[in-house]
Amino acid sequence: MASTFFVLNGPNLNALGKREPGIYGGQTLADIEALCRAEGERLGFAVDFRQSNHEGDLVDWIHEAGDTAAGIAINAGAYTHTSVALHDAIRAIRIPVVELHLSNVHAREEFRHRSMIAPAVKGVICGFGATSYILALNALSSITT
Ligand code: DHK
Repeated sequence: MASTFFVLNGPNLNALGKREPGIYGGQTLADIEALCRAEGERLGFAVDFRQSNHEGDLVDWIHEAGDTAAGIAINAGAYTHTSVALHDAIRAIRIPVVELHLSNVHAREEFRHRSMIAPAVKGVICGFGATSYILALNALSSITT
């Protein structure tokens, strides 16, 4: 039985800490990775934490996780709102996927209200800053153990 959760991050999330901190918070992606690793350890799962600005990398990693991991927490960044490819990749695997966002996308611009991946995932968490990642890992843990 796989014991790893993939935590996948999409475009511009490598700029966390300096990118619109009023919206995305002051923590860097490395800070969030450290939080995820600690929470994974507490829950009894390894965390494989990745970021890419390229849609195809995310597609490849979703397929890889489908073969090797117990679940995926994904902040797809702006691809959330545009990517049929990510929707299809999630539909192509059998492990649970939780969509997450740092910000409350529903309280922001209208183009962020629609998620292309939401219909393909198990559930969605948004609006809690870095804690959204912790909540997503806990959601995965509760549905896989
Ligand atoms: C991150 C992004 O980069 C945006 O494109 C999304 C999401 C929201 C977040 O809140 O984590 O619209």
